[in-house]
Amino acid sequence: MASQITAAHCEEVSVTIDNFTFEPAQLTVKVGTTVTWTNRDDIPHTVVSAGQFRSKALDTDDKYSFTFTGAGNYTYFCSLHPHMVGTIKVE
Ligand SMILES: [Cu+2]
Repeated sequence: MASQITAAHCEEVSVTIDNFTFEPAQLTVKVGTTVTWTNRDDIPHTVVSAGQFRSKALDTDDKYSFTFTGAGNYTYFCSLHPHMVGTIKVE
């Protein structure tokens, strides 16, 4: 690994999708954090934040990652089941 990392921290956080729920549904991370969602359900889900990011349909054990480079509150949902919602606060 010869890449240069200039950010103060390069953190990684996991969110699990299970039983139609994002777990944890609410998360606070630092700018520069990569969040990885993993679908543990046996049906597809997506991770969508309007104007920010959009995963393809994730089958069981598929993953989707997004790196948050700007501070703010990001709400996201599953486009297949819009009642599935989560929030990530980036600070
Ligand atoms: Cu879903």
